Amino acid sequence: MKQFLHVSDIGDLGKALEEAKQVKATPFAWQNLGKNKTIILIFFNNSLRTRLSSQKAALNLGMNPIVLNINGDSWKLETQLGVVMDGDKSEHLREAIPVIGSYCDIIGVRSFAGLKDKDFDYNETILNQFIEYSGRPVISLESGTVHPCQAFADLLTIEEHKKTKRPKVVMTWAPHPKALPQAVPNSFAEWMNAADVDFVITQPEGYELDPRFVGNAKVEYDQIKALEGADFVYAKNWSSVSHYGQVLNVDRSWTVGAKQMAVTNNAFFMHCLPVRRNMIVADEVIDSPQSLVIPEAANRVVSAQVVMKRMLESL
Ligand code: AN0
Ligand code: CP
Repeated sequence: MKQFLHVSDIGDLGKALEEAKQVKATPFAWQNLGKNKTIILIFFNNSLRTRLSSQKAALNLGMNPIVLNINGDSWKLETQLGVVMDGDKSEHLREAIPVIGSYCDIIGVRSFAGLKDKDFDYNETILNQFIEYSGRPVISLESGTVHPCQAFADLLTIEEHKKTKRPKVVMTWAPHPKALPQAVPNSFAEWMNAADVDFVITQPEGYELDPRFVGNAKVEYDQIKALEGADFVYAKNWSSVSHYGQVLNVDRSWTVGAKQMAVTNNAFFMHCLPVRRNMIVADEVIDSPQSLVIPEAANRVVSAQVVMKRMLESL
């Protein structure tokens, strides 16, 4: 595996889930695979789970992880091509990327959508430069449009908790005071469309996701109607795509509370975290036994480890 952005990069989903179960049961069985191998994890943005779970996954495989925070620890990097570098950026990605590549075997990159220039974000301008110029396999740790390690962990969590063969999974938009990227809902939609689930997306008018990610999912604008009979409720905020990067409203009637959960099939609650309590989800829901947010976050080690294992196997 040379890159990990899309569900298609993992191949057969059934096989990937089987492998995930094996990795979870025996995390240290591939300690020799990563011996003397190095992964560099580049963070342009904050992280708790991705930063720690990626390092843990690498250590489980016997690899050496090195973490670099751009902006904090390194030179500020220019990401646009063809610009006169007379501002605050001291180095261009064009040099930084091959340098990073020369120090490691695999690269992971977190570079959130800037939410200002849709083409720049949706062309995966930063991640694609890493793919092109590093000469190394590259993992998106949430980039311009996708967060595949999260979606893979989410699918594994659903697989582990589902009570019917084809559960109903509802992704609902929820309010948030600041503009957030579409990467998490984009990837979740992409992975749910590829999985054997009944998948519904619900959001207020103006928050429609890019059709390339919505695919064949059912879209229902009435949140309560969408949630009827749901087995899994996946909450997430995202900013508008059509009014790119804007917060159109913070309508708290969309906060996932007891009223929303009451119409479901005693659904499990999921969120990728970090989550703002009583904006996205009411305390009574996230604190209930139906909340999967902690096992979901724990599965981030497993998804990252499967991806790194596959990359090591194809070096
Ligand atoms: C980020 C987002 O919504 O993309 C990261 C989530 C994994 N969330 C925040 O910035 C709060
Ligand atoms: N879910 C997730 O990616 O969390 P972090 O932003 O803390 O890495």
